[in-house]
Amino acid sequence: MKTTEIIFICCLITVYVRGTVKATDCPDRWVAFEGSCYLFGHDLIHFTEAEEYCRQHSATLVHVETKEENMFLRDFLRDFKSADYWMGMTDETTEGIWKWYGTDKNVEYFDWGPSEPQNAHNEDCAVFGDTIDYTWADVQCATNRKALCEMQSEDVDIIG
Ligand SMILES: [Ca+2]
Ligand SMILES: [Ca+2]
Ligand SMILES: [Ca+2]
Repeated sequence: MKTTEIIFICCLITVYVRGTVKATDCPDRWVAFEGSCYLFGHDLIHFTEAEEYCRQHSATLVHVETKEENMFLRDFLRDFKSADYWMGMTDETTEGIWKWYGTDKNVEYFDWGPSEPQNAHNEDCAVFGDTIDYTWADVQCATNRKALCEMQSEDVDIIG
């Protein structure tokens, strides 16, 4: 074998091993997708309790930023879950203007369900809705849903 061939094979092995590390980089019980790890909580809790639950896990309620991320999560919820899951955004400051919770950053991608959001009875938080095929619904923040936490997986920049 020539030296260049050996170096090439070494590189392939290195990429393979590092790729494997990335795929298993999320903690136990977390689900990996494109640089993020997701945790699906079990308890039915208010929005602020759900944010606190995620913070205790070094995460936040999920920020759905792209169509791809949204479809991954909707598919996962359809296949494995049956409940409403909180996402980390609110329009409590200005009605109709959705911001990532605790920041001044506007949310730009949405996937509202039929006739949502309608702000019925002051709905300033949002969920993936179990009864609407996990499209999104605005709901009252002081209602009980499950937490869906997101954090960045650690080696996101190494491979990608
Ligand atoms: Ca995200
Ligand atoms: Ca609202
Ligand atoms: Ca609503």
